[in-house]
Amino acid sequence: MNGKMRIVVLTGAGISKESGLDTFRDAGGVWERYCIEDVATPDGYVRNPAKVHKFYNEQRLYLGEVQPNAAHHALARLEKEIGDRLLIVTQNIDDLHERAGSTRLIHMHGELLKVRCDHCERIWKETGEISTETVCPGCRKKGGVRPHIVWFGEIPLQMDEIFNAIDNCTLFVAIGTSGNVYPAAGFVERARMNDGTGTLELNLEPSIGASRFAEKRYGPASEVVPAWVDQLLGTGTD
Ligand code: BJW
Repeated sequence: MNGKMRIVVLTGAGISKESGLDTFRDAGGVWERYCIEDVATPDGYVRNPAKVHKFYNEQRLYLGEVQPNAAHHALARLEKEIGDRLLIVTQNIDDLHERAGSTRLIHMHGELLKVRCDHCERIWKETGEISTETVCPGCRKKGGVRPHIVWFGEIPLQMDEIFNAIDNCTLFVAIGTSGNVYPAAGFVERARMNDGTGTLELNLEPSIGASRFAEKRYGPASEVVPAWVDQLLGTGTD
């Protein structure tokens, strides 16, 4: 691997599918069971906060029952080898990248295991349930504690850092994302504006943005991601 390579990896729900977490838009996915407007928009939260809390409380409790898979572990191994020349930008709210050992990681759509107070903006780690009765440990007010998650119409987190990394990368890789949700779906176009930056899609099947990628490999993330990392590091068997 070229010593000057700087890689940005964007991950989506597909990388966690084989760990037992549902994707959003596949058959049987989250949006077949729940209405987006009800559970993933600020308006839905204002209309029925109890419903939104139940949706995320259940996911938060279930997260403890799943484990990172070979794809998460392969990306952690890549970071061990190339350190700060890798940045993972995940759209996922699960903590499977961290549990696999990744540290160079941005959760652009927030984190299931964090909550925040709308009154004082304090953010803290939470592994249990929250409700409209939860009291903020900072300002002591109740009624303002919500999941630290980016809903539709809200601005994703750490965008300046993400754009800076994309503008300076030599390889942009998207793993397990359908390319439906912006701004993440537009990252590949931004990466292509750099001279000589490669683009690679690793997914179960071609995403709606597949034609924007110069290279593509299709199959389950637990297979295609370790194979790509092996090839990059020269640790494969072939
Ligand atoms: C496998 C696999 C296996 C399966 N192995 N692969 C009109 C046009 C353009 C944009 C807009 C528009 N109207 C509104 C917008 C903006 C809007 C948007 O994009 N809407 C579109 C739906 C049209 N976006 C926003 O509002 C965002 N904010 C924003 O734009 O702010 C403005 C701004 C931006 C930048 C700077 C300044 C200002 C916020 C988006 C928030 C998204 N939130 C959610 C919910 C979080 C809560 C939760 O997680 O429960 O985030 S939506 C949901 O979708 C979730 C995901 O992170 C996100 C992306 O989904 P993902 O990961 O791609 O999953 P799937 O299911 O779609 O795809 C899975 C893929 O995996 C598939 O391809 C499978 O084939 C594959 N797969 N098994 C490998 N085993």
